[in-house]
Amino acid sequence: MSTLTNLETFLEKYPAESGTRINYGTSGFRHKADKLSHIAFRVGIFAVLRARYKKAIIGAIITASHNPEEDNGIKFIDPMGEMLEDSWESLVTDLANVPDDQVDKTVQALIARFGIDMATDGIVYVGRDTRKSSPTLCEALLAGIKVANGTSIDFGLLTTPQLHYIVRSKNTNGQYGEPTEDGYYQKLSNAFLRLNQLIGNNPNYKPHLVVDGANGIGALQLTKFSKFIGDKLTFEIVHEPQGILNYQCGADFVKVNQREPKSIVLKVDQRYASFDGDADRIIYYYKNSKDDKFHMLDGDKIAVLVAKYLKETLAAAAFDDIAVSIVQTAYANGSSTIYMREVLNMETFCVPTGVKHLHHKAGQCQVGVYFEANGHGTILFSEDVERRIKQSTNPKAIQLSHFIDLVNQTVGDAISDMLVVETILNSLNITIEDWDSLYNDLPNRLLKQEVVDRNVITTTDAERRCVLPSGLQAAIDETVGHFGSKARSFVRPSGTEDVVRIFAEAQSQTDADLLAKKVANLVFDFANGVGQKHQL
Ligand code: 16G
Ligand code: MG
Repeated sequence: MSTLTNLETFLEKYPAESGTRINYGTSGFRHKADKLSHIAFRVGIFAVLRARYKKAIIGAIITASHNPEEDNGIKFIDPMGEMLEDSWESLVTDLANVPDDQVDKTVQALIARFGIDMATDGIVYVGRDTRKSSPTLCEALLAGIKVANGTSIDFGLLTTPQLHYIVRSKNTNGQYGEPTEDGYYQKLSNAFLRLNQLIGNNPNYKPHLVVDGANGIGALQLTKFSKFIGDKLTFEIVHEPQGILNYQCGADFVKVNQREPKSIVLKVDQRYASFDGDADRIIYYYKNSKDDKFHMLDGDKIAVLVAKYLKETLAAAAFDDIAVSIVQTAYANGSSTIYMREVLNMETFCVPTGVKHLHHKAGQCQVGVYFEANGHGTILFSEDVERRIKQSTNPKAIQLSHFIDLVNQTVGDAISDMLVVETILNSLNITIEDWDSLYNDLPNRLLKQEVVDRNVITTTDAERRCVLPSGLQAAIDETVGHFGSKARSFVRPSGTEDVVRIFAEAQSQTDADLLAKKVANLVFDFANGVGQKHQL
């Protein structure tokens, strides 16, 4: 007998689309929203199995982050607020893609394989972004949870990191914080205000920020949060309620186009930040007073600022033995890595693209600062370090202890990262221009190349070297060799789009552009390119 209730009724309501296979990738399931209803329903069933198996609460967030408004997606949150365990990704992909008449059988096989006790609680916390399609998908997800006889708590509109925070807080019995949306604001605002009290208001720091919330959830939640901190940090939140999510705005637009959102007119002496569509990424920018131009401070610049602050503050708190390490991907600007190694004397690690890889590595460090260049990142403190800091009565250690509470250690979080940056700028008494001048970014270029099958490209060494097709890496090396000692280029199949990505970095923008085109043409030649080659 099935352990699912009314399955047939809901399979009729949410029939599988034939033909489109959708994989659970680094960002969960992601597709055009109108193709996702049956996936959301099945994800609901799966989440209950996962919760029962882990004997803990699981989260499911409906969002497609920085992708266009018409897309949507669903992602799981494991009990400690981390991403879904790798080996379960293929299991949920299977369940999501089997024909309707095999759903029951697939679920029963999972129950048997993992010895899941269907009589126990299966609690799933649910949240969603502001996309128009999100409420309908949420309904399908809740139906799946009900069919599996699980319990759902629907938190409604949330940023992705807020749901990560809530799941972890609940599963640790409130030790991490109160497991509610208000608890999140309370925890961050308390930490921010205490730090503000300790640091004071330094003359070079102006507590005002213009924030572009990508016309999405970030703007709504920041508006709520701002009431908790009053005039200690004020915001001008750029948000058009009728505006299209992520359209010509948001962190991804700013990073990819290397320009401000279309709706913002930059003024000198003003700091700006853009969130992405689910507020787990942040990018800063400003108009420089010397050249009157747009300057961007991406995830690498944030990592350097955080690393510098932590190193200095740990030393001042007599914790010289605690090492701060940096985790980056191959996309990190070469100048940032050199600064961290040579100026800050820190160990740096390079891991494959995707938050879970960075998070995992940072979790092995005493203090692990991880950021992707695209603005996703956070700071992880080992249990031992956290305990030592929290036990110390040294005034700097007390500052650090509040700083730990300001960080969302479950995942990159635009609101928390913003508070971290603002606190550090104030503490170091520096302007955004001072921060920007810590090092100069090497010019770089990102291109994509369509090929017949992107998976013919395989890589090693954290994606920095290409293994197959054979001969491609040697050809890239040869080309890079003509662009001077600082030049670098690598290629990798995208995990989210049907293209090969090409990255090039060089001494000048002209060189970076040319190198990227040449390498894209090599990919075209070695991997069966589609369309036209680049004109050089
Ligand atoms: C996903 C990843 C992000 C990565 C990006 C790369 C998560 C939550 N998100 O958005 O970390 O930078 O993919 O995309 O892991 P790509 O494979 O298409 O270049
Ligand atoms: Mg995002």
